[in-house]
Amino acid sequence: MNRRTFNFHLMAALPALTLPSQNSLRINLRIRGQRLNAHLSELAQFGKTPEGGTHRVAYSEEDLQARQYAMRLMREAKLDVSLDAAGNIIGRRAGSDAVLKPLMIGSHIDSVPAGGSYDGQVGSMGAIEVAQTLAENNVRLRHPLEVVLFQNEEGGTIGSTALARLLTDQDLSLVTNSKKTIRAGIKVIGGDPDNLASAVRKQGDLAGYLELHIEQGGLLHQEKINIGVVEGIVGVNWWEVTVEGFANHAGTTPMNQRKDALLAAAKYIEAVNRVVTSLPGRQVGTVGKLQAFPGAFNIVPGKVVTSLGLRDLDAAKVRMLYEKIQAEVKLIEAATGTKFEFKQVTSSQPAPTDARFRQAIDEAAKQLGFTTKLLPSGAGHDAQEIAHLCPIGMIFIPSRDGISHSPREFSTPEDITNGANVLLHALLKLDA
Ligand code: HGY
Ligand code: MN
Ligand code: MN
Repeated sequence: MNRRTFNFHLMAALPALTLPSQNSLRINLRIRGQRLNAHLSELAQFGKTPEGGTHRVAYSEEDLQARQYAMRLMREAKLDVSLDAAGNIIGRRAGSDAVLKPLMIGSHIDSVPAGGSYDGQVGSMGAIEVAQTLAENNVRLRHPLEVVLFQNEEGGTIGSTALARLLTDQDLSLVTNSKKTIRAGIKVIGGDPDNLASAVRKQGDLAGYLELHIEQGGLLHQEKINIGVVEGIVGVNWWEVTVEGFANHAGTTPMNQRKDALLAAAKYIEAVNRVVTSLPGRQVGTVGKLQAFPGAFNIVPGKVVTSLGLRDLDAAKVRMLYEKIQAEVKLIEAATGTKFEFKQVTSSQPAPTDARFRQAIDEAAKQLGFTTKLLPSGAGHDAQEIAHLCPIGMIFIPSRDGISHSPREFSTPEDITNGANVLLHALLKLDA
C-alpha cells in the first residue's frame, strides 16, 4: 500500500475514532443535576413559608418575582422569551427543520396556598435545564422547541386552557386561590385579557407536549420505582356550592324550627364521601372549602359556602357520581328546610397520553438505567388541556410518602435529576 493510500485510509478512519458522532453525543448527553437543584432551591425562596414549603399563589407578588427569576434563567438557556396574551411565559428556539411544528415542554410555577416546593416547579426548572443542556452542547433539535411556564395552573389550569380554547367571560370573572379575578390577574402578570384570541393554538400547531412532574401520590415511592410513565390524567371537576338556610337567634329558636345551613352542609359532606366510596374504582370526591355565615356563637348559620371536587379517568363516572350526590342533596334540603346551589367552576376532560410518547419515555428511562411503572395521574395537569391540541406525554418522579399540596412535599435531588434526564432523552427520541 503506497503512502498516499495509507494516509487516505488513516484519515478516513480518524473521524470515526476521534470526533463523537452527533448520535453518540446525544446518547451521552446529561443535564446538570446540581444546577437544576440549585435553581429549584432559589425558586423556592419566592414565597417560602416558615414550615419550609411554598406559598406562591398565581398573580401574587411572590409569583411575579418568581416569574422574573424564571425568565432570567430561560434567557440564560438561550431561549427567546416572551409572554402570550394569557400571560404564559414561552421560551422559543428554532429547529433545524423549519417545516416541523414545535415540541413543547414545561409546567407551572404557581403553587396552592401553603403548598410545597416541587409541584410544577420540578417540571418548569427541568424544562429550562433541558433547554440549557441542549444549547451548551450545541445540539439543535429538528423541531422548534418551546419551553412554557403556564400561568395559574392551581386555579384550574387557566394558562394552558387559554392555549386550547378562548377563555370566556365566565372564566375571566372567576376568583380562585388568588383573590383576584382571572381577568385582573392576567393584567397583573403582563398579559392582555382583551386579546386572548392571539394565545389560542389550533390542532396541528404543536408536534407534541411533554411534562415532567412529581407524582403527588405514593405509588412510585412505595414501590421504589424511579420513573412513572403516565397513562392518563383524570378529569378534574370543581363546583362552588352555596347552602341557603335562615339565620336566627341560637337561644330562642327551637331545634325543630331551624333552617340550619351548617347542619345541612355537614350532612352534604358526609353524603359526598358515602356516594364516592360506594363504588369500586379510583374515583375521588373532596369537599375542600367551608365557610359559615354570619359565623357567631349565638346565631344559627343562615348560609354556607362550600365546594365539591370530583375526579376520575372516566368522565361518565364523574357525571354519574354528581347525579347521585344531587339526589342526596334533595333529601337533605327536605330534612333541613335549606336550599343548595351548585355552580361549576372548572371542568377538565380526562386525557389519555399518546402511545408513542409513553414509549419514548419508557425507552429513555430504561436506557438511562431506571425502573419504570405505567400509572394514572390522580392530579390534574396543564398537559390535559394541551391534549386538546396535540399528543402528550407525562413523566413522574417519586413524591416522598405521596405527600403533596403541603409543605411536607418532597422529592430527592437524585430523582429530580433522573426525571430531567428522562425528559431530555424522551424529547430527543421524539425529535428524531
Ligand atoms: O389540583 C390538582 O390536581 C393540581 O395539582 N392542580
Ligand atoms: Mn402541578
Ligand atoms: Mn398542584
